[in-house]
Amino acid sequence: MKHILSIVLFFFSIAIFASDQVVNVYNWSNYMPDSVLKQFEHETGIHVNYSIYDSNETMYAKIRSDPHAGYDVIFPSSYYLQRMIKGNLLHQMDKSKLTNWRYLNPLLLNQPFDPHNDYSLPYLWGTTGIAFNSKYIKGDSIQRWSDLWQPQFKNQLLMLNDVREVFSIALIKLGYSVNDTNPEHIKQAYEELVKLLPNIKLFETDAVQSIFIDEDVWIGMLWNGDYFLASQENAGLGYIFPQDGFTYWIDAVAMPKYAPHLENAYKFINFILRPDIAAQISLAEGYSSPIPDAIKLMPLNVRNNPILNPTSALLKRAQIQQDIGDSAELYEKYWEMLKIQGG
Ligand code: N2P
Repeated sequence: MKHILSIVLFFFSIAIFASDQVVNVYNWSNYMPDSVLKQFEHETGIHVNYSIYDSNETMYAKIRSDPHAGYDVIFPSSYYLQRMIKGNLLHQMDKSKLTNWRYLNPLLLNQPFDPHNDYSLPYLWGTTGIAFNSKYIKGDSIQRWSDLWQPQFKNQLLMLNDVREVFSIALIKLGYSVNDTNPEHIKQAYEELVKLLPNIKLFETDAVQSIFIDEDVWIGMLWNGDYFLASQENAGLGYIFPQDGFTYWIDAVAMPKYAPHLENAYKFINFILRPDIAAQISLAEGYSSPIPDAIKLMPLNVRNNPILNPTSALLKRAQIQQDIGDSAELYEKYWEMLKIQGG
């Protein structure tokens, strides 16, 4: 009997041990290749439970409604970080455990949204521009966001299903900041977007690559990484950094306050900071890496491609997305109204 009991206990402890060998990662869709997850599992024996979201709003709602939801590593955009830090939703990182921190580009650290990087570090960054299919659309007819309002684009546009991104283009058209918090300006931006509705074919963030590759849409707003990958499959595609300005953003790596597998989360974060892994991620997803040694590992033509690695001259026209505090609710109210009308 004693013998059987110790065998049962033995297997029980293996089961407990095994269940600890996991890390629960919650990331944007199309933002980390499977090969990286597999390699991490292979090298560490830690299983990755990987789930995805399509917007900051979805991720935020999930963590806020259940801070014990069990996620260990999340990827908020910089402008959501501030909100999550203020809301006491993030774990303060122990940098002594992040031995690969030294690989990060110092220019991307200590930003206003997390001044000492106590809660986050940069993961990838990128831009939002206009993608078009040169078979059907002349590139010189679209140099500015305001060009998208032309009647010739009736029922043609793909819009990102992302409130801040969509409002940005109307705010830029009006000459306002993409981080504007003036209720009157936000209302005016909403009214501009209502005028744009006849041109909007769909709102989408996940399946955008195949939509452009298959030519189901010929023109729309797109994140650079999705364009970078789609253009490898359809050589007719072009990308414009609008003359009237555009947004760029930094997405971060963070840990929720009650992350249950802290040690594994630190291992996972150290892993994605490794230059060889960061290079794999950047190449596979088409966004810029905050790790200079990773960029050095890329083929020269990719390294110098301004879509993937925009030059500082180009970024002079860009505005970084920032937290807008409680105004986010007003944006979301108008966003709902817009989506109802836009079907
Ligand atoms: C993931 C792209 C996320 C970028 N597909 C949003 N900042």
